[in-house]
Amino acid sequence: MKPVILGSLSILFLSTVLTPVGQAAESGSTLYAPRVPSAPTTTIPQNLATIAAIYAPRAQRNSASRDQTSTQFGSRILAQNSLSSTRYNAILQQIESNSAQSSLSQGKLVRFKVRIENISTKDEFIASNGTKWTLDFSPGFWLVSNQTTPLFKAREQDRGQGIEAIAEDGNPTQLAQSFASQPSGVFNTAVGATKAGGIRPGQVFEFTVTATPGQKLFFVTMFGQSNDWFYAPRESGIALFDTSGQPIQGDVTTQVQLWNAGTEVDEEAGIGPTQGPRQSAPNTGVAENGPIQAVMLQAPYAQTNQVMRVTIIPE
Ligand SMILES: [Ca+2]
Ligand SMILES: [Ca+2]
Repeated sequence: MKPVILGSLSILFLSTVLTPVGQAAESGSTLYAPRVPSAPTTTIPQNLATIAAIYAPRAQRNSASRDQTSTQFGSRILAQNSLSSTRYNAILQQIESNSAQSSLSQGKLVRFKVRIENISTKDEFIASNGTKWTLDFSPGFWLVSNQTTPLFKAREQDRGQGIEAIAEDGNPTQLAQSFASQPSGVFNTAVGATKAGGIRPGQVFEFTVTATPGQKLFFVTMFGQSNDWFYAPRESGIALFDTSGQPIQGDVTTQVQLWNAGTEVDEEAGIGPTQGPRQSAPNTGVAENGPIQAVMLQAPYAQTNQVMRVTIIPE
């Protein structure tokens, strides 16, 4: 394949170089046609993506088919972009590399079970007025993504995609709608329970996700006795594969933090009148208009690993 392509390329390339443009324009010959101006380089990645996508499923075919495919698309690249042979070969190598990576990824689709356990105890915490309170986690939302910070970014305000509704009212519906086109879902029923709801001390949420190397897990669940606090992995998520592409497994609780959504002014945990369990209606409370940031309190209830255990198990 390559000698044919390169032969054609050589003719094209030499013709272009050796023929003055003015003369070529007068000849009318296709061989001596004026050189088409090079397409902007920004179009090349798009062509690459299209061609690589078409080419990838053919990667398993025999070499003859593969060569033919390469030749057809190689000609198209040349026609569209008037590329040099060096540039063409670089692109061809990239396409082949993409195909190989695609096959690798397809072979590494891994299913993971995610467990979120409420390991606090009933009436574990005592407020300043002596009231004992119990910490629940609300129904939650999960997302698998390659993006760096798809849900929120620390020290920036909520993006209005549903963090506020889950952080203030334990309602994951808006997040699910906002990310409906991506691998995502709601978890809202404790293991062994028959009704949807949050999880009390001793209860567990379980859900499964599938991911390929490079993808990360994100989730959100409300700290039930707050105005707008939620648990989530650090903003960049939990890597589901290590640097060599192997699925991770085990306790990942240290990667989960308690966040303040910055959407409602905080009252004392466990007793605030406009907090989830006591507010008269959803979205009741004083607007905060602040950034999302980690809750840095030293109180026992604010230490994630004292109240929650998150485990990831490849299946
Ligand atoms: Ca707040
Ligand atoms: Ca509220």
